[in-house]
Amino acid sequence: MSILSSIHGPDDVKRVKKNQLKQLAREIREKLMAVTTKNGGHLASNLGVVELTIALHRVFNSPEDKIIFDVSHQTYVHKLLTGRNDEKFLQLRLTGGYGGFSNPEESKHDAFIAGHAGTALSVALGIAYARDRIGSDKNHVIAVLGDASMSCGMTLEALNNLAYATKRLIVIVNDNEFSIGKSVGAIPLYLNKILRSRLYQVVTVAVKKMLGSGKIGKSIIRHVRNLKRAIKSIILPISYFEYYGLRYFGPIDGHNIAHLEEIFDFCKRADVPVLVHVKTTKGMGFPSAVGSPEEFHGIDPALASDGSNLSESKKMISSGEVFGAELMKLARRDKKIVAVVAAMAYGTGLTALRDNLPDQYIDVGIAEEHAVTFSAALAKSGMRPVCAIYSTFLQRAFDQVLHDVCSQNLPVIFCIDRAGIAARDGTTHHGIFDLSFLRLIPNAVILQPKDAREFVNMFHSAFAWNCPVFIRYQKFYPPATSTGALEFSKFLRIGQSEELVAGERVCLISLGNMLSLAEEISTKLKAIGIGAGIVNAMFAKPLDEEMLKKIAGSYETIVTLEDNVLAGGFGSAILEFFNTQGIRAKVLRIGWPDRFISHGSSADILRAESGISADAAVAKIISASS
Ligand SMILES: Cc1ncc(C[n+]2csc(CCOP(=O)(O)OP(=O)(O)O)c2C)c(N)n1
Repeated sequence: MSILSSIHGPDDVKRVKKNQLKQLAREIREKLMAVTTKNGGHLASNLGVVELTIALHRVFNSPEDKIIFDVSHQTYVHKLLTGRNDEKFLQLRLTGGYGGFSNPEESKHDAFIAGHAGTALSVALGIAYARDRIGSDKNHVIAVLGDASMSCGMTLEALNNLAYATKRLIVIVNDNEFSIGKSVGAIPLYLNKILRSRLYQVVTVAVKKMLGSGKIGKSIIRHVRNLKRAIKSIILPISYFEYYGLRYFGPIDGHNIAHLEEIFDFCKRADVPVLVHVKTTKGMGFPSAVGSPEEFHGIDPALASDGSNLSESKKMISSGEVFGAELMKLARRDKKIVAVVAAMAYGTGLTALRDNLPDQYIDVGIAEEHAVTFSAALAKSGMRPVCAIYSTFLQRAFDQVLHDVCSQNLPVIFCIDRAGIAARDGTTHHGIFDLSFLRLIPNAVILQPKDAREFVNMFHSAFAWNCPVFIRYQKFYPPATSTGALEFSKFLRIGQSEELVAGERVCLISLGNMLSLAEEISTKLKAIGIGAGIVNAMFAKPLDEEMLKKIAGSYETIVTLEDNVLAGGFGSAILEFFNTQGIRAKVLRIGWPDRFISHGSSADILRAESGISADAAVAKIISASS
C-alpha cells in the first residue's frame, strides 16, 4: 500500500516512519505530476515545497496551529496531507473538484483565503494578534512566503508592523530564487547573497555530514545559531530582518525533512518572532521544471473539460503574443516606449521584449501599486509607458490608477490581460471587476477588442490619444477570420463603436469577447423570426452616445453583453446614459451576478451556471417582450 494513501490528516503525517518519508515525498510528486499535467496548475512551485510541507505538518498541529501560505498556489501538497487526497483532488481546479488555492470553505486546515501575493504576513499578524488577546496562547501562527512575495508592498507594510503586533510568530521564507521568472529587486538579491555566501556552502556541507553520521539534535541548532551570528558579522553587518524584530535562522536545506523538523521544533519554543530562511529548488524532482521553472510555474491542462484534446485552443490567438509582438515593433521605433510589468513577463507575453530590448523593459517584481505610480512618473517625464497587468492584480492598484495616473490625465497605456472569467483559477483570479472600478475614474478611456486585429488598431491608436488608456482583453482571441499579418490598419476615434449587423426589434450591444455570445443569441433569435442587430461597442468609456441614441430610437429591446460584473459595469454605463438623457429604453443586461464566482472546468460551464448563455438570454428577451 502506498504511504500517501494511508494519510487522512496531519496526525497520519506525524505517524509516518522517518525511513518512509522519502517514499512519501516521491508519491506526492507523482500525484502532483499526474493531476497537474491533466488539469493544469502550479506544478513547479508545489514540487518545490513537498518536504517543507511534510515537515510543517509533522511539527505543527493544524488546524489549531495556523499555517498561512502566501498566494497559496503552492498548497497542493498541503491539501494532500490534510485529508484531501481523494476523488476531488483528481478533479483539482475542475468543476466539483478542490480549488487550486487555499479556501477555508474547503477545509478547516485552510486558515484564510489567498490567491494574490503578499497577504500572508498581514493575515498571520492579525491571527497572532487575536490569539494573544482572545485565543489560546499555545497555538502557533506560521506564515509561508516565497522569496518573491517578500518584496510585495503589503509584506513590507506587515514587516514594519510586526514587532508591535505580536511576540510569537514563525515566518518561513521559501527561497527558490524564482518568482514566476527569476526574482527581481533588492530583497530577493539580499536573500540570494546569503545563499551564495561561502560560509553557507561550508556550513551546509558540515550539516549534511552530520546528518549522514546520524548526529542530529542540538548540534544542528548550534550550527544554525553560529551560522546566524557569522552571517550577521561577516556577510551582512546587521541582519535586515532583525530591524523588524525578527530573529533570522538559515539558510536551511528545504529538501531535508529531518533538518527542517529540528529547526521548526526549535522555533516553536522561541518566544520571539522568527524568520526561517529555507532554500528549495523550484520544480524539484522533475528535471524539465527545474531547468525551466518559468514555463512550469503554471502549466496548461492537457485536455479540455469535455476530455477533448486542447489542440482546439491552439487555433485561438494568444493575446499575450499579439501584445508582445506589437509592443516590440513600436518600441524598436521609439526609445521612449517602455514596458512595465509586475512579475508577469511570461503571462503577459513580454519575454521576447525582455530578452531583445532589455533597456525598454522593467520588471518591478510583485508590486502592482508601484508599477502604476512608477509608470505615471515615467509618463509625466516624457516617456511612453505601457503597463501590463492582469485584470485581477490591477485591483491592487486602484488608488494609484486614480490618484497618480488619471488625476493628472497622464498617457499611460494599460494592457489588461486575463480580463473576464479565469475559469480554473477561480474566485481570486477572475478579471470581472475592472470595468466597474475603472469606469468611475475621470479621464479613463476603457476599451476591449473583439479580436486580435482590433487589438492592434486599438493599441496603435492609443499612443496618439495622450490620456490614460485601459485596453482589457481575455487570454485568447478567436481564430483569425482572414489571413495575412496582423498590421495596424485603422486609426480609431475615441468612443467610436461599429454596427456589425443592422436588425429590428432587438439590438445586441457586446463588448470585446462577448461578441461570440451575441452572435449565438442572434442565430437563435433568427430561428424564431427575430433579426437582431449587433453592435460591437469597442469602448466602455466613453460610450458612443450618437450610436446609443440611434439604437434607442430604432429598437424595442437593447441587450448589453459584458464579461464583467453587472454592478457598475458596461450595461450600467448605458443605463446611466439613457437616464441622464431622459431616454426611455428597455435594457436587458447580461454579465456576472453580484456574488463571487468559484472555479470551474471551463468559462462556458461557469457562464451557464450564472445564466450567461444564449438560451438564457433568448428566454429573457422573449419574456421581456411579452
Ligand atoms: C498581487 C499578485 N500579483 C501577481 C501574482 C501572480 N503570481 C502568482 S505566484 C507568483 C510568483 C510567486 O513567487 P514566490 O512568492 O517566490 O513563490 P514561488 O512560486 O516561487 O514558490 C506570481 C507573480 C499574484 N498571485 N498576486
